[in-house]
Amino acid sequence: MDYEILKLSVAEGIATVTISRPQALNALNSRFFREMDAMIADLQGRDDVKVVILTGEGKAFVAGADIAEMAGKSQALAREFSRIGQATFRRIELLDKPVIAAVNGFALGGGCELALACDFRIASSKAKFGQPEVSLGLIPGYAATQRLPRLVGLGNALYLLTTAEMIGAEEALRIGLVQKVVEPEALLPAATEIARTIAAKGPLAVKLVKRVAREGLLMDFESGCALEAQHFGDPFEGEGAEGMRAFLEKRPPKW
Ligand code: CO8
Repeated sequence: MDYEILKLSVAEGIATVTISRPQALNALNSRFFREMDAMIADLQGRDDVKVVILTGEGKAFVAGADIAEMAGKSQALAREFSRIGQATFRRIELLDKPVIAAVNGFALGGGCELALACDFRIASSKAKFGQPEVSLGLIPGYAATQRLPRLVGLGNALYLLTTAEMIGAEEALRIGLVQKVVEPEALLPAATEIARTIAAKGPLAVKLVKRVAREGLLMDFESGCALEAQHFGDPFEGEGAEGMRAFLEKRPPKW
């Protein structure tokens, strides 16, 4: 696919995907979802990509779904658009590689939901988070009602969802919405450093911890533990054997 909105650069096993429609604060339109689906499929198939960083160009990460495109839709079409967007964001969770959101600025509405679908979030001190849908007389449509309570607890989630308050990076850190806050110019270097750390670990192990943690969260505790025990065995005759041997021989592992 010819990408118009997404820019991709790959180096040292790390793919950086930049959402680039700064004139509309990277608002998510239909083309974005087509490109994102294609990008996820591309990244899934690339052996040279171990970790993905998702960021935005300009002063926004993403300022929400494209309100100009949403306005005037029928109820049926709105439901359809919600389902399409939810499916795309779910594909981020199902991608076999960790996806880090490097939140450079506004992450509002669908933009906050996009960050929520990533595996964790690093924020610029200038980032702003919020779910302003109720200000528009709407509710979220890309699963913030589901992911936000799971991530920050019901009270914090309902506070954000009902007040539409925009919070800064430090408050987002306090409630666990982001994992780290850095100065704006340090955002991509910090995200890249974290990605590099992950890329140096056992590749099958990284893939498995993401899958087991994510799938386990959707199961009861016993089923999640059973899934963990099942996958615990997977690396033992391959990279896990090498990792443990390397530790005992006091040398770096060769994956
Ligand atoms: N959609 C479309 N265009 C947008 C959006 C958006 N979400 N956000 C900003 N823009 C456009 C502006 O219209 C403006 O365009 P123009 O220059 O042509 O007038 C340009 O981007 C720059 O924006 P501003 O001039 O407003 O920039 P400011 O720095 O003054 O303000 C804000 C920045 C505070 C971020 C402001 O732009 C804003 O409030 N934006 C809207 C935020 C919002 O409400 N987002 C939530 C949208 S609803 C949503 O995401 C629901 C998701 C689920 C959908 C499910 C099915 C479809």
